[in-house]
Amino acid sequence: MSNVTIRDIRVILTEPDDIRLVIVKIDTSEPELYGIGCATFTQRPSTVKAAVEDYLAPFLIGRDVADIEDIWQSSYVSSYWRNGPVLNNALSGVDQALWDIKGKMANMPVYDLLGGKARDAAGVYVHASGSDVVAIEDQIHAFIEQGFHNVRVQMETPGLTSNYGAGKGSSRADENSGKPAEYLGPRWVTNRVREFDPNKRYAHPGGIFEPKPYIRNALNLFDHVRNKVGWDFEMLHDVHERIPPILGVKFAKDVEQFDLFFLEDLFSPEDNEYFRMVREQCATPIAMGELYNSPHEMIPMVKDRLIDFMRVHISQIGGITPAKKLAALCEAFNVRTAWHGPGDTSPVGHAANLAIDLNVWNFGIQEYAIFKDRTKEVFPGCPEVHDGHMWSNDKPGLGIDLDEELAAKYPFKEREFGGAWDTPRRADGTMVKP
Ligand code: GCO
Ligand code: MG
Repeated sequence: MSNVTIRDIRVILTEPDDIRLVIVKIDTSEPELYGIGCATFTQRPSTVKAAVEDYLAPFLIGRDVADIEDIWQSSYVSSYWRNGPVLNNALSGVDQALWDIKGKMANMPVYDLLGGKARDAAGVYVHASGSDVVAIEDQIHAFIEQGFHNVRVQMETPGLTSNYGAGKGSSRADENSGKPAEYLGPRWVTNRVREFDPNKRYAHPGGIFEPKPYIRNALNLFDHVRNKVGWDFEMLHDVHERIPPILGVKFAKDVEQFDLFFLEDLFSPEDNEYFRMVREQCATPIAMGELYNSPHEMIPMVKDRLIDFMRVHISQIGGITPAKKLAALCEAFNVRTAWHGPGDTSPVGHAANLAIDLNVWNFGIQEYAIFKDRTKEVFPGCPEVHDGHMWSNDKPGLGIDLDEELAAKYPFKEREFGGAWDTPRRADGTMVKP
């Protein structure tokens, strides 16, 4: 018991980097003492705000801030139905803010509350992408010069209009290289690409994605990068659950020769069982989990050693309290952590990732989306990245703040289709998973 109680719980919405972020702020009975937490579910932000303000705030105001475990457990079941992304993000905002407060009260950084540092800093990976192999090769060289050692590579597929993580558009690829795109699939797909106008026939533009050309193009990219940049850096790749499972099994075998640090989201969570086939056939390191929300999805993957890297998005599972337990479960099976850290993990979420990265023994790697300066201004204390690592500022709590006045200068913009994720499609019009 601390005799410090929750006075108010508020949600702050801001998008300094053109990505909608959701932050929860808890004020306490001590006028100067507050905490902040990440509750960012960028595709459905207003639903999280409602979940916090309409349901968690009335449930929690007046509670002792010291009782994080009890607050988490009782909030988790206070909706009876649980484990969805909206309620988990709401819970994460509260949970991280309470860890921040506990750290400030103890005058310790959160990694110290968790048991202290197991390493000096967290190794990060950054993103290289583009429309041709040479542009990607150049980016990798530049990253290596800046001290990075781990780079995720994603490339547009010539002739197609959609690929995860590499922008859109064969048309752009054509313009850039000045050459006709070399499309590696059947002619009828090429014709479809030319005719494709997503706004005419479908709402929610996404472009055309075909698995086999994507796979051939990705293998070609890895081969080029290993030949030109060499083997003295770690290469990563994200499939983003787009290809049919049996092609995924083959892809995992085909990339084994390129010695990836990991291959990510080879299947959808709905297809978790296919990972067994991959395990039986090759030793490509597998990363999975950014789409997991529920322990039911995670536990079998860990206990059966079907993955090597747990990629959970900490706010999607409810914050630091469940994440530290998941990390401990993973440690027992020697599965490493690789917490999701794209641009739609807010800087507060990155600070929470970092606290666990520094503490757990079984840390694998940390994804880092390079923040623009104006985001760092909105979030003073945003973790610093240099020498290929993310470093804590060692301040009490999460070590990060939110400048509310500045945040208010970047309100959410109007978005088409409510800001829905684009819908990629096969050439015949069939929807493809994101
Ligand atoms: C990754 C990702 C993300 C997601 C995004 C969804 O970085 O590994 O897959 O970029 O697509 O977070 O909102
Ligand atoms: Mg991913």
